[in-house]
Amino acid sequence: LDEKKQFDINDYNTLEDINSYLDNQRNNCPSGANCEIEVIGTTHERREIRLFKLTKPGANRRIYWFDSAIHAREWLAPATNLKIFDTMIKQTDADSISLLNKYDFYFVIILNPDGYVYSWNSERFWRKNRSPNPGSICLGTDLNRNNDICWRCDGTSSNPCSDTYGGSAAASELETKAVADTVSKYGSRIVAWNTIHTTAQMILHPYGYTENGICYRADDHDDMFRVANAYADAVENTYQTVWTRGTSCETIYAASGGTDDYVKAHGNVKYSFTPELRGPGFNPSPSAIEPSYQEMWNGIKAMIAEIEAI
Ligand code: ING
Ligand code: ZN
Repeated sequence: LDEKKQFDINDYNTLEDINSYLDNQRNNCPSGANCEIEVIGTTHERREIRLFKLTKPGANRRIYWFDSAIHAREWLAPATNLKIFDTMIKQTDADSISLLNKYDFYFVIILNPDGYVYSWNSERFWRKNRSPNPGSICLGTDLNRNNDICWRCDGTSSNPCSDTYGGSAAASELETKAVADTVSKYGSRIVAWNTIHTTAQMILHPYGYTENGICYRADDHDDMFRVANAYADAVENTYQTVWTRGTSCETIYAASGGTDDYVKAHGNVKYSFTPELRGPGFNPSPSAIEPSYQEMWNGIKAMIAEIEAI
């Protein structure tokens, strides 16, 4: 990265700058750790989907997963995720040191790079990816409706011009396939998956869909809800804010084909969360990045501690 560009982690950053930052951090890997960037997929516009794996040697080490920017316009999500990544890679506080001694940490800062670039260059509030829809002038699929789990059951549009268009088929999109391939590769080692969105101040967990008109609950719903409560309480206690918690169907709205549901149902991952970060709206001032990081870092530590206690 060009020194003159002055990458600022407390500001929003372009895809190009985020990628350069990740490249540089690979060269600042903590001693005794390994830092590797795995390309888990390539988008319609030929951009890489990059997974940064921060690991230590050891057999079958368990993984905590953090992705963001499945929805292009939710810029606070990748900005917050990048600071969590930065804390883990810098290894300057006791908590990050003990966490990396125990677990590997996987980060996809930008899961929808085509949409993210479009939200910078053309349409700030673009949500979907940018793949064409044959027979329509409208582009893009909602990647949080496209997964092969109760596809198009609830809260999904079949209109390609809609922001919640579910795609032409389950897992029709390259980004969705990248997630499915990655969870089939690593899912058995992933303790908890966090797919980070904004802006409702919630810790959501599966499921998002209904069965016979009733919000469907997992057999181990109580375990997920218990961890979601510890997670949300720690976030709340940071700045005395209010965060709701529960299944997405019961807490925000019924919506199917979501990433957290897929990872739970088909990815062998017990704890699957969709944190909905603070706002206001999709364009909070960069001054929201630091408090968002502080509250989420507390939440993540509490989430891990609660999982360890179960
Ligand atoms: N919210 C999520 C959305 O995709 C959600 C809420 C989470 C739905 C998990 C289904 C499953 O609509 C935002 N802000 O995108
Ligand atoms: Zn979202």
